[in-house]
Amino acid sequence: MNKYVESVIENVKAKHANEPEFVQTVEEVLSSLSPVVDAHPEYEKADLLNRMTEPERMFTFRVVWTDDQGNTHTNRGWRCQFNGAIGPYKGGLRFQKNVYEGIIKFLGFEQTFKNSLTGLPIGGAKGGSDFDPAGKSDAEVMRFCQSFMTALYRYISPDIDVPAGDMGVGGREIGYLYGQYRRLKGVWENGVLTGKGLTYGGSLIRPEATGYGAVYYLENVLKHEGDKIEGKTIAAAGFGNVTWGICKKAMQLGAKVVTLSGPDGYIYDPDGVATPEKVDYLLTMRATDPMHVKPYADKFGCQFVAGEKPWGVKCDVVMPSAMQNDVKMPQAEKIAACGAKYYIEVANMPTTNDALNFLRAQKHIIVAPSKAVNAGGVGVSALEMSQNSERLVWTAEEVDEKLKQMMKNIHDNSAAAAEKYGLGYDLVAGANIAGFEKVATAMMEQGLF
Ligand code: 2IT
Repeated sequence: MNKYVESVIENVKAKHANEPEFVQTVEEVLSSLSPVVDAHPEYEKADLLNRMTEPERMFTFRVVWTDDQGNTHTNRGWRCQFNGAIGPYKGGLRFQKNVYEGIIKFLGFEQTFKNSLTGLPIGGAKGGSDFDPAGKSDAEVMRFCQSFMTALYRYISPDIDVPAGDMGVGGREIGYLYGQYRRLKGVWENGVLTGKGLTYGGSLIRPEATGYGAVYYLENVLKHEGDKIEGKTIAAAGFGNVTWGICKKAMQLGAKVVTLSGPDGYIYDPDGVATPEKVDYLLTMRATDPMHVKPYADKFGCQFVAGEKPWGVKCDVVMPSAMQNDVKMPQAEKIAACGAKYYIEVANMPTTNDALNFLRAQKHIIVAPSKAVNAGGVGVSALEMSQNSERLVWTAEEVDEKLKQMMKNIHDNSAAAAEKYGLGYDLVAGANIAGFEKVATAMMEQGLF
């Protein structure tokens, strides 16, 4: 490996020993960049990689709220404005009990490369809180969001930093956050958040965009292989917004998702989550009990496996769409043996580095990385920002068409970037390189800071 790349990885390991997720993503991305840094000695001279692995700014804040019984709670909030070289900081907010600096930082780093891949002018950011949304009433969520935004609003705007949703933050939370922003600023600046409701500037297709985009990306991979999507079986995970979008688009295109998972286990539905009734039921489950996927098996009479993950089930395509590090070595070994030819990451960093390298080394499997596959979500967020700034509304067909084209460009640009460095059809390295090149060029042109 390039000596400078190696030294930066060592620096990051030393500085972030207590943030394993961040170290993991830095190692994954930087190890793809060796040939690029070999070809560009000026990057080392400008210490570009140490600069790119240090957030431009990251801050933490106190979020105090009262529950319905009048008890006071104190949570922690974060925003990491990782890299603004190519556009305003952009990235979601995650509300989950296990959130801490290392999670926000890894997501902000990934977001920088992902946002660059969309081809649109958005920098990388992430934020969130260790607030646990499970079991909270609407009123509690509203008070939490109002308090969170009161702490954050001075540091964001449509031209500075544009948060959105992530795990634990959906349309309801974005509504409360936007309401508080408007109340505090006294100005119509709806471009400050994306994932909004349709009545106040949200974009059609934004809820579907991550899942739809992932399936469009898969179609491009299949096309490259002379294959097609009709009849394919897909093992997916989770049953949230992203997986819902995958099920819906797969159904439209004649493929079927055969597994879903939750904290309680997974379901196997050989007929596929492939009728409008089944697909809609995911939304019902999500709204009533996000901790259990078993109700799907009870309702539609299929198999439920308690306490297990769906990896290893026979299928054509594996799409880990739940959360980070869902696939470790034991699961990767099952996936390598399950007959699937396509491993299409969807959730942010769903695979540990050893498992990812193991899968990439399998001759019979094509691996695609999440930062490319799930980029349609933030890509449509950028389209929402455009509509807001121009005060206009695009139709669902217009947005969907742009999303489709965007996913084709991301696939083709990743493939071309890998090809340029003699790596063949390597979508993982290609996404890292293509995402990096735009940010690197912008940083080099903007001088040292
Ligand atoms: O991981 C992601 O790309 C997101 N959660 C969406 C971010 C966004 O700004 O739409």
